[in-house]
Amino acid sequence: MQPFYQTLFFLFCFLGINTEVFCNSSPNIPFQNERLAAWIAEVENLCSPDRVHICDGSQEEYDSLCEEMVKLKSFIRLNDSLRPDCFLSRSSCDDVARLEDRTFICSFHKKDAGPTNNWRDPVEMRSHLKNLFKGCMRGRTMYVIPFSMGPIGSPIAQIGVEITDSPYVVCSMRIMTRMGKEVLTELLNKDFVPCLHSVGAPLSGECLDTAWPCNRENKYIVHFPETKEIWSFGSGYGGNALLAKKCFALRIASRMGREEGWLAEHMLILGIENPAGEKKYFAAAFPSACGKTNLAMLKSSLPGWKITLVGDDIAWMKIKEDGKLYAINPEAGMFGVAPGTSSTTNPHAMETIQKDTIFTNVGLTKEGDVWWEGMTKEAPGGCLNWMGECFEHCPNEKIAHPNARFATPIKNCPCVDEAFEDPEGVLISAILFGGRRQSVIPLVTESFSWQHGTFFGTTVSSEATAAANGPIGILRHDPFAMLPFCGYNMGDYFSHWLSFEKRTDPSHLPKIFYVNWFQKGEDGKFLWPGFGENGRVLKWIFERLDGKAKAKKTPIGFVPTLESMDLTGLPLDHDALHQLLKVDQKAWLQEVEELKRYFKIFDHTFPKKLSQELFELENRLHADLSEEVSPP
Ligand code: OXD
Ligand code: MN
Repeated sequence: MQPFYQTLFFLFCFLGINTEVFCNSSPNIPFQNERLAAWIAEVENLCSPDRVHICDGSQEEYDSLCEEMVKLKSFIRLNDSLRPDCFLSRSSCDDVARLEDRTFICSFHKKDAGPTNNWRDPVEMRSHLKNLFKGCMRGRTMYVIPFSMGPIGSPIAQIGVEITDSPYVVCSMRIMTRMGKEVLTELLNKDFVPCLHSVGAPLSGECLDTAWPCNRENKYIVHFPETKEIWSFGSGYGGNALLAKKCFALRIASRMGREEGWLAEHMLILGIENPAGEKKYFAAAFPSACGKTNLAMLKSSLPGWKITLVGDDIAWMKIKEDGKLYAINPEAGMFGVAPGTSSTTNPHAMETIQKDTIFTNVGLTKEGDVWWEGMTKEAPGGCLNWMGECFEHCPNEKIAHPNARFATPIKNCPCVDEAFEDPEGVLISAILFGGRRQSVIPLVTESFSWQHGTFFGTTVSSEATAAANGPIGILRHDPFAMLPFCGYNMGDYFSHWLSFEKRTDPSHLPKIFYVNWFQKGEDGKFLWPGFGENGRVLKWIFERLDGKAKAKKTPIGFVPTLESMDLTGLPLDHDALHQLLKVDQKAWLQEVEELKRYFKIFDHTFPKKLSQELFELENRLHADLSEEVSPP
């Protein structure tokens, strides 16, 4: 590679000159990162695109790709006076969600994928994928997207490069990550995670005229954890195609975190400030469809308490020189579930998605705006459903697909935290786990220690809702909300969590809590109002960390005393509160039996310390040691 061309290329990048022209005229793309140059050439060879476009991440590039997609009918421009710079995209009916059964962890050894992942032999999988990718971009453009996960230059950030044949992916990645030419500069002295994606259609000879190309027969979302590579074929949707998100920032990054001593978690990050202006940061893990985005952007009903958003889905956390745990949100955007989002459930999200947003699979109103179930009481007349059909003709169908999404920039959120772009990250004071449970699990519980809190993480489970596939109400265990996202053996992942107690002075680590907003009364109604009122639980946690709030020591952990929760102005009757904070010994003993049954799948990889936690919990339940205690 000629140094002259390298210099010229970077000069062109910085001057904003179209690198596409330059690259097309030069088959060996002159990148300074030789591995990147070689990889692009290799993929170009394999996929045979007509053109290669190196994305610079500019507004002009984004606008022109959006325009191109409007012409292809892949995008519908929404009414500019109602929703400026917003587009609606409609996917094909068989490409509407993450595909867990088509997601593979191809570690060298099967045991390293563990009992919760689909494993395939990496050599066989690679050769199968190469056949699928061969010539798959013929007639079309291959886009190269350099992106940073985390603020560019952050010591916690990582670089990736996605190659895709989908302009929808390019535009979504521009919202979801920091992408473009600044990242190429980072690549001068950093390595990257190669992420190869093709929608797998149209293949040569097939009709070119598809608004949402994808491959019906073959869908694969594949991770090679040892070599840190991602290959995805056949789907254009969300986590299957925006490879920075679940594939890189969770599956590959969790594995990196284990090797390098940090944590990549399926967690939101929020700032919480009390009326005196004191601030802390919490991270929280909930399974999909448990209101993570809503909590991350909560408008608290308590006067003077303010919640700010750092991240709504993923946290990367590292111990710094001071021995404390700091987190960044590796993403720059939110890919939130639209149905159920409204000015009541999430007013800040509604404001954020007012502009610069890509909507997928929502309804389209006569006025050229979007609509989904839960946005308002009634669907507006003349609304088209997510497939573009007139709603009046199929009134029993949903207007929006239950997994309809918005991709929107976090910087547009009215409650974005001042440290969102801070490369150093934010100091995490508390970690919350939670799930959707109708009974048994109290509103909030504080763990006794990091080890006990790690045990909390292993017990996360949630009852399935209509928004997810599978029977409603069935309990799904989802340890740390990472079941579909842990890139290695989950038993080893539990041990990795436990290891943090040894990596630093345990008193420096965040306190761990478990929350459940979803308990129901005998009448089937939720006992706790949720949404903005969840701020009251966050307040209790905040004050617990300051040693101010009272708690009762129970066999399962510390639970608020009835008086310690701030219920000012909340019409919640005493029985409901009692029920919300109750530890039902009999139900908990059944829970223990269920956990014993579930943990068996991890076999000898389940850490002894956590078996001990379960054993001690059972003993405490039998002894029922509940007693009133003052703050620690
Ligand atoms: C998501 C999920 O899409 O967790 O964020 O399923
Ligand atoms: Mn998620």
